[in-house]
Amino acid sequence: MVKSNGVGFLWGSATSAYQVEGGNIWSDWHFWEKQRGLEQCGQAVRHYEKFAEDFTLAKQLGQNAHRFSMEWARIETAPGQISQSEIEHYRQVIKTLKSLNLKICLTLHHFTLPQWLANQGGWENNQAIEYFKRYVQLVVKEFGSDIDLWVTINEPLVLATEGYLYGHWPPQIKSYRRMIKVVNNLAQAHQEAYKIIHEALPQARVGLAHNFFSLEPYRRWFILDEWATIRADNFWNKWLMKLTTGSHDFIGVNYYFHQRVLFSFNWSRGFVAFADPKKLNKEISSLGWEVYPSGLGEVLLTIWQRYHLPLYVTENGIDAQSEAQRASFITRSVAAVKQAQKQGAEVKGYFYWSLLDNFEWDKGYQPKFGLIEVDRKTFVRTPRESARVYAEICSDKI
Ligand code: IFM
Repeated sequence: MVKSNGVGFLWGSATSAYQVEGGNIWSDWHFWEKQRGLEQCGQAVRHYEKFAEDFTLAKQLGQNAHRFSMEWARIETAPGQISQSEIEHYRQVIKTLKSLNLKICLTLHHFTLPQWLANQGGWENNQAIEYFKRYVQLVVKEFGSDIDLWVTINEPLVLATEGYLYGHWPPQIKSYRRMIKVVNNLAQAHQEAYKIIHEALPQARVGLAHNFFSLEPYRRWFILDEWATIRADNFWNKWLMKLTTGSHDFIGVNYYFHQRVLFSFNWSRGFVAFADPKKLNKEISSLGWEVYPSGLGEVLLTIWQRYHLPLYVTENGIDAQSEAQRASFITRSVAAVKQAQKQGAEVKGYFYWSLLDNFEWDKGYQPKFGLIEVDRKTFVRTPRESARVYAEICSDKI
């Protein structure tokens, strides 16, 4: 396994604030769930109180790094109004990670917005970029030197399409034009954050986490499926990277989807459709997503060949049907990473999604992505069998 900068390969797992902390009453998701009468995030998994226990478990499970996000909505509860107690909270979080000798990968923005900003149009409003810059400056000032890897924004394209094209997530808009505006603003926000972090910390390693797809034509003999695959690649894999050219010290790769692409028209997807893996009798997760670990290696190699930048797998995980499936998924995914390394890709870390079972957005608490199971009534944590399998991989000094 290739070693990175004397730090070694990062083996970790990831979480995001809203999905695990609990008690977040300031974010757009909180308001939206209430308004819509949906399953509420509520206490999440009480990571806000239990973070030390959770990080200790991660350490005991052989991990040497952790990816988490700060909740902007908690820190800035009204425009310009900073909560010192929340700053102190995150100081404790960071101190605890450091005391356990876990490298820190910090995400600045993972889907949720302060409600006051959502009220002003969220990422559709150019002013959001200015607000984001101010928040980033604050985080850099408070915690800058403690962070090993910076992820500015998590999955900008997922945020934009779910919220502004498919209308599944807040603010539930269905408009191609408005989605494009949001993507452009998110890309600019990333670039501004990149500059701010580097001005203060020239040695910082800054990137974003992008949801890359592994793609193949559904019917290899059909030229229009080939064409649709190229279009899907342009949209899902290349577009955001192009908009943010020059502001990546590394690329954060979130990998979940292998899609078999077919030519067919749909207003929100254009001429691109994805075949249903269930109907094709492929291995699937509980969510019905195709399980295709070798796609991770293919994606890593392609990105490496396109950009020649260091790569971190910032997310890769499964809502598994069984522990055997999760363990096998992890083993096969790591093998794919190693294969990509052998072929020349500079991959420097792998973060399983997720450390804990958590709130899976519009799908609520049903999906179970965690290495650690969390009892929904008692909040007791129990590492799963797959966590032990991953621990063996993490401690393997290759
Ligand atoms: O839970 C999400 C996470 O917030 C972003 N990436 C994908 C995960 C699984 O859907």
